[in-house]
Amino acid sequence: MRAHSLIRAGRRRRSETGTSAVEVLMAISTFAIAFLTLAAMTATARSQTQMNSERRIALQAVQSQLETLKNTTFEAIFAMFDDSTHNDGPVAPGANFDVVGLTPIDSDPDGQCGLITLPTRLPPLDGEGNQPPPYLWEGYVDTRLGMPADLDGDGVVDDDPKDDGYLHLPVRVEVRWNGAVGDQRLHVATWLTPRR
Ligand SMILES: [Ca+2]
Ligand SMILES: [Ca+2]
Ligand SMILES: [Ca+2]
Repeated sequence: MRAHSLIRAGRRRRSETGTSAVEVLMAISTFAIAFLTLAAMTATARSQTQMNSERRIALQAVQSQLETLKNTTFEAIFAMFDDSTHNDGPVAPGANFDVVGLTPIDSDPDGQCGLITLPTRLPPLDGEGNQPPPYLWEGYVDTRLGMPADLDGDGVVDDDPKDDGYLHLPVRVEVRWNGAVGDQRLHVATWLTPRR
């Protein structure tokens, strides 16, 4: 009878030990899951904070560039900020601009995050096979930029160059960068008009 009780007591101890081991394992698992969840939340919060910071930098860069354009002599904006050098004067910043604090996307050909786009056309080769320079074009198709449109105020949209005769200048200023959550783009499209 005593031997039987001892065997039962031994089984109970093993059972208690087994239960404790399961509880410890469950506690470790729960702790691990809680830790991983917390780590994921922290990483997400960090990404969100960094993303917000990047967007703030991009927006400030776009606004600053728009201010620069607005403060430029209206008639000179096209030649100074298009992506061609054929019409450049002594000061010609061009279409690309740097944005301090942001990393360019891998495929960016010039390594500068900022880009100004004006409605230009690259005409066909001339009779001698030479490439004439691009020009300001009313027929440029970009509905978000409000194009095609009459830019010189003669009431028609045609294919003639308007580099020297525009009354309005549609422009897109954008920033593309490689950020915390991949490639990002922020852009503003607007029409510039002469200051009164
Ligand atoms: Ca130019
Ligand atoms: Ca660029
Ligand atoms: Ca016109």
